[in-house]
Amino acid sequence: ARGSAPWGQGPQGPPAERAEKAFTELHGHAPEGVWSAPGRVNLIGEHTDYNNGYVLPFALPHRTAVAAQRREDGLLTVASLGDDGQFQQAEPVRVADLRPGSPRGWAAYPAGVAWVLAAEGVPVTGADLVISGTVPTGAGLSSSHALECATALALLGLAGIDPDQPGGPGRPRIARWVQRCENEFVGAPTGLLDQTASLCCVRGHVLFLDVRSGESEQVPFDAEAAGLEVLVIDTRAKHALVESAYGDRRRGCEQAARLLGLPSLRELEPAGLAGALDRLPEPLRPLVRHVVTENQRVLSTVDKLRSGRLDEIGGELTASHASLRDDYQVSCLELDVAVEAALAAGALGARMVGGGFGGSAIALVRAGQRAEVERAVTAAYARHELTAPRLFVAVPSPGAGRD
Ligand code: GAF
Repeated sequence: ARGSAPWGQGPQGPPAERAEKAFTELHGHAPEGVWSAPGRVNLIGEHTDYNNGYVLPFALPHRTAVAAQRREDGLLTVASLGDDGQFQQAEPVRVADLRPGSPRGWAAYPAGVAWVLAAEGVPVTGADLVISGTVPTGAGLSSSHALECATALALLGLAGIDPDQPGGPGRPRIARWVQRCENEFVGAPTGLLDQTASLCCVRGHVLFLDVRSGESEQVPFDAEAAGLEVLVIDTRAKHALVESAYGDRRRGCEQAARLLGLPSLRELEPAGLAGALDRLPEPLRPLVRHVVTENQRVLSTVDKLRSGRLDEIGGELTASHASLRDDYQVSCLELDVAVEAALAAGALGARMVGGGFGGSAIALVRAGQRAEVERAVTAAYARHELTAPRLFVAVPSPGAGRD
């Protein structure tokens, strides 16, 4: 693996150690504790979460750590340690004064979490937070959710609340709080995929989540034992469309469900798809077709994984990409070039992950073929005169917790 550091270690070691050291340097004493949370890739089930559908993510080895100390004066101070060893410090804010929309930028994530926890009745008496992470930013790998989830566990921990103890809030509920932070404070209309992955994934498994029921299952995913690897291709592209197009797609799906008289597109069974499409205006049809077929691809992938047929899921991944490109129309040149080059070089399957219009793709490859796939993707980027992609192998890693 090259490019971003594997196994969640930055150039100066694991993020939890860096955050603790940086906290001590900045505040002159050790923090009360350090909490960290991972980024994610989604094996399959894209743009299904806000349609009450199925998703199948796993946690990356890359993590964001938050070293934290409780304050009693109601103030929240946040500093972030960059790769260059420099601190970025946000303007201190009073938790009681936090309002959606302010602060903006990176500080909105920890501030928004403090805001939502306080609103949900968690005693947030103030805190000093120091952040250090290895989740690549702007790569569609959920670095913002890693920061939000680590902050949520840190602030809960400072309030003496263990999410996993009987009577504790539980991780699915914390995921809802983080979603509220994103939707209401940060102003991004995202679903439940990313924060649930960061909070609930466990090592060696993909998380099969049914967003409608909230039920989940940890499905074993041992690519290595099957002689396979999941190669992550960070396209390093981020197109201006990302935010507006996400909201447009989401509204389109909600409108289609309304026109069909359904609570959500989840209630549309595959057998009723053709008839439903006939009743919808032309522009909404491909959106609906993607969501219904994508849910089926998740179910089929889970079936194969449950019976140990990991080498048979490639077709589902590639079909997912085609559907996201042609029906949902959220792909872009960089993602398509990565997927096509990987497949041409022998990948068993490949697809874009996350919201689209940049970010990352994944390719399922035989371990022995990885070097060839990497070479082919890099060469295809050079041919298209695109910025060279960053490549790394991802294994399902532990979810958020106290370090
Ligand atoms: C982004 C969102 F944050 C998720 O909620 C999800 O909708 C995803 O795009 C698409 O599957 O990552």
